[in-house]
Amino acid sequence: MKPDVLVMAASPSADVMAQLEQHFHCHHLWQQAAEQQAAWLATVAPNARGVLTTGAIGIQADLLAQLPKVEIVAVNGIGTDAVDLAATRARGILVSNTPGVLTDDVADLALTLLLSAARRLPALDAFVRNGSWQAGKPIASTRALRGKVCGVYGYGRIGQAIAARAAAFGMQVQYFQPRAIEGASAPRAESLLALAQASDYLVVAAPGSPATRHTVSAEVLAALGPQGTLVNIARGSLVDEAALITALREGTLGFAALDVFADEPRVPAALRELENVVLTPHVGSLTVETRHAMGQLVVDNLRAHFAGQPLLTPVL
Ligand code: 8YV
Repeated sequence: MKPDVLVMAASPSADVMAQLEQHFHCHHLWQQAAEQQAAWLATVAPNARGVLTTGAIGIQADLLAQLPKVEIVAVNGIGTDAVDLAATRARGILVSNTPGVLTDDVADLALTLLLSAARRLPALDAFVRNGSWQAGKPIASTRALRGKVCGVYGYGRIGQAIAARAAAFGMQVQYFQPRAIEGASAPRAESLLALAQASDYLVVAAPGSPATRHTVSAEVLAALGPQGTLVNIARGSLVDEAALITALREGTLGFAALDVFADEPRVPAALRELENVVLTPHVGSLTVETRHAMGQLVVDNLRAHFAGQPLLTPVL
């Protein structure tokens, strides 16, 4: 008999969806209207042995409590900050995620945002569309990237891939994370504040967790300064969003390029109204190739578990 799996969100890969149907008895929460989900869950939750969720949705203690037979939570993403790991560990529930396969695309988006900020792409796009160019209005110069300091906060796989790309643009890279990396390609700043002070661009690539919450504080933003740019492709929780809005509004921070927000998909109007921002809807890993690879890794982890084998990419 196929194991019952609760699927919280669809994969954009049709092939992954077909494999899920082939190997598991899938129950698709995302197909249920919001007002019906609770009643529907009550009928399927008692038999679910697996859960497929995303980095953004995760799974919290209240839902886990409704799943007496759950053995594995497979996260279609790298971040596990939305998974109640204390609850899964307490019950011996296994957790997997999708490291590695999304590194390049997330790093590419970080550089896309950084370049968009550096060259003020949204304003230039608007300038052409709204006829300002044709009307002969002046175009402001921007600053070159080469020689500027790119501070990378969080120097794991994604942080290091961002560093390699920034270096290819002639930037000087520094990093900060609590644990120093031996033989790292870039020097480590002694603190996040020191990194922000030294940086023209501060790119956030650290995991979301209670320890990193709001570490990009008002003080760090002030250290980055009026010519500085914040780029965030990690998690909104790392940044004090209210302080960020104030800093951008008052010009004590120059610019922000953000793919992630504190309360997605709700982005504060105060942030959306600013001109010194470029905003994307949490799409770091959203390419055809990467979402397929992520989904495949989810399927492979679930299949390995139900075949009695170790997980390919366990979260410890
Ligand atoms: C996605 C992510 O939002 O990997 C993560 O942690 O945040 C993103 O890749 C998501 O998990 C896609 O399902």
